[in-house]
Amino acid sequence: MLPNSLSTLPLWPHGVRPKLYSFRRCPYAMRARLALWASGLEFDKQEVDLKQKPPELWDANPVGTVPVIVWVENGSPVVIAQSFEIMICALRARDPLSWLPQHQESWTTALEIITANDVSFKKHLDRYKYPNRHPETSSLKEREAGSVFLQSYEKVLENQDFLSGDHFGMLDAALAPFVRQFAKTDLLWFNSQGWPKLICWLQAFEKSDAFTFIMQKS
Ligand SMILES: N[C@@H](CCC(=O)N[C@@H](CS)C(=O)NCC(=O)O)C(=O)O
Repeated sequence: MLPNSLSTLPLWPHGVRPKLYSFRRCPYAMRARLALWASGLEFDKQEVDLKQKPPELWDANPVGTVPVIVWVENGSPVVIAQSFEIMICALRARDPLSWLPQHQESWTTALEIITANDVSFKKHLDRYKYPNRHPETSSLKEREAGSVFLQSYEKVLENQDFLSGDHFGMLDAALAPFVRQFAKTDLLWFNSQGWPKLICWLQAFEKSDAFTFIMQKS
């Protein structure tokens, strides 16, 4: 059922607790923690100060981004340094809430939407949210470009309760932290855009056990 491109990911280990390097407010780390929560698998979490990353994080992921999950297998470290791949590794091992897509078609759609989120929507989000860091563009132009994505989610949610279908799933978890950041940049504006379904979806996410759990300060 897993697409070929993902079937080569490392399998969740037996008998060792992987360590997740995370940053509470990072949307990529949030999606990884959501999937780990849904899987119910055991792991240790280390909150990282992004301004002072621990040497073990640099060793595991020379790019220096979080989230990263690491464990040792046959004496060698196994590292997954992409948030979506951490989601898949966890849910492939254990998926009691049926978060993974059940059909080939839903896999294809989910992968397309998540790629578009990570490649394009995130770029517009950053440029909208941090205009000072991006003098080359205008915040409003970037907000407009990001809105096209949100409008398309609204359209999907007119026909089903969740982006994944009839229940919250992998696609919802992969996108919700990013949509939340976009919404919170100017909540008044977001709430006045005529996206009633998306607003409900986001509010339900923020009230969910999953979100409450992953945002605990520890
Ligand atoms: N493609 C990576 C991106 C992760 C990423 O960019 N994380 C940010 C935090 S939200 C980061 O670690 N940036 C490095 C830094 O701020 O030093 C993934 O999906 O995990």
